[in-house]
Amino acid sequence: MIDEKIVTRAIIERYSEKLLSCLELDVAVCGAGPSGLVAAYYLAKKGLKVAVFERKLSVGGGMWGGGMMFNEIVVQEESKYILDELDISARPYAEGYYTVGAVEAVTGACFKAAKAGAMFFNLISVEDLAVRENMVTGVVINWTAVEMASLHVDPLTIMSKAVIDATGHPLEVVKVLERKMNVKLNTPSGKIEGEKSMWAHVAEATTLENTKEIFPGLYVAGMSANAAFGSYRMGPIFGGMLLSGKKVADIIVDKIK
Ligand code: 48F
Repeated sequence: MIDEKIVTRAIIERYSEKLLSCLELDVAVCGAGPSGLVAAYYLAKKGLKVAVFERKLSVGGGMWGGGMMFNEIVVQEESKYILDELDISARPYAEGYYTVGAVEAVTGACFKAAKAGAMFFNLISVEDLAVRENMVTGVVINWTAVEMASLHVDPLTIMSKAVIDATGHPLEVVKVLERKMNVKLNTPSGKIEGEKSMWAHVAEATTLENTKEIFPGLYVAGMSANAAFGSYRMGPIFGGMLLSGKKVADIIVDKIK
């Protein structure tokens, strides 16, 4: 006989345990798109305590829909080794180009990150940062449903040695820091440079170059990196996103381990 009380208690207890175990993190990943998922995988694999906060019900960000809802993505040779490590199948298309089923790409990356030990909190939005002196020290989170309903409910704070803005085009986390704290970012102008239009070749290279610490304790990865540093968008080619996730993980591991 199924006892509904047990089902309810199990869910509440296990979720609470999970959240309580994440009050102090090594890395808070904001956004579960391709760059956030890959970062979470490599960070967790190195034994760091990582949690991913994702606004939506589903992880995967802009990967599910491929290009214009044709649910295939394109990945170039340089990043193929990451797909191999994640056990995601890639089909050769033209020399140096592979295609990957978008659904397999999302689910594969998420499965591996979770198995490596990353904690996932979907339906939670990062709405602000904890800042001490000149340093980001954590994220301020709230239920997405609270945000959607514009309810007047205060958020909670999660402390973290490093925070990654992997929120994609909107660059939400860096934007809130700039808006509220009037700080000088590690960009040429000290401000957000803003995203440019489509130029995949340049954008893919600069995504990687722009993946870095943008303010003490705060890192940008994926499309956020280009939005912060004033580079181009690239559309449904995802190699740069994967490589950026790996790069930000390597930088953070070197810094805090
Ligand atoms: O946009 P997204 O997929 O970011 P990404 O990893 O990859 C970009 C590509 O999908 C594509 C592209 C390159 O080919 O240009 O756009 O840089 O995923 C970002 C995730 O962050 C979530 C959002 O719901 C999405 O799943 N997100 C955005 N803002 C917040 C957030 C927030 N404030 N708190 C939590 N999650």
